[in-house]
Amino acid sequence: MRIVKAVVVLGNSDGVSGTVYFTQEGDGPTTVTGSLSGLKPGLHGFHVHALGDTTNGCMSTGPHFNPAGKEHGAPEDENRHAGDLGNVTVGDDGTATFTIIDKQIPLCGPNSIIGRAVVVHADPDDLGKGGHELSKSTGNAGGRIACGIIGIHG
Ligand SMILES: [Cu+2]
Ligand SMILES: [Zn+2]
Repeated sequence: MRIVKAVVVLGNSDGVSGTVYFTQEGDGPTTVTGSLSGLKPGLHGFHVHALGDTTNGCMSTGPHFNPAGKEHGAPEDENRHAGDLGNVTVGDDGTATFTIIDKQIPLCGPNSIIGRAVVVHADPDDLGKGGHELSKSTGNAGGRIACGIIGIHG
């Protein structure tokens, strides 16, 4: 079975850093494993954004990757952006390690996420259910505090 791997290195000038790996076997789900540090404890929105463009920092990575034209939601929702990976949980030491398995972020084919961006947000993603005017588009997850472009990993 063909295995495709990708990696993204995240960073910003405030000491946030991290590495996230992606692995997909054949047409199976993609496994995401990551570690982040330098973050405020609590939940932080974690998404794949549409563009691998950081010419204006994380702001130029576009909206959540959404090839199916759906609304923002939770990873387990039917109505969600492909890029909606929910939240990562940061502990009191400012670090997070996590594993996410998801079927909507392939590493090959027309909806491949390679060349797009991973963004970590300042605030929790309300998963579309917060009742805020931004809930159905961004989960009201606040600023984009760290990002990186998803590249091919050997
Ligand atoms: Cu985002
Ligand atoms: Zn979304």
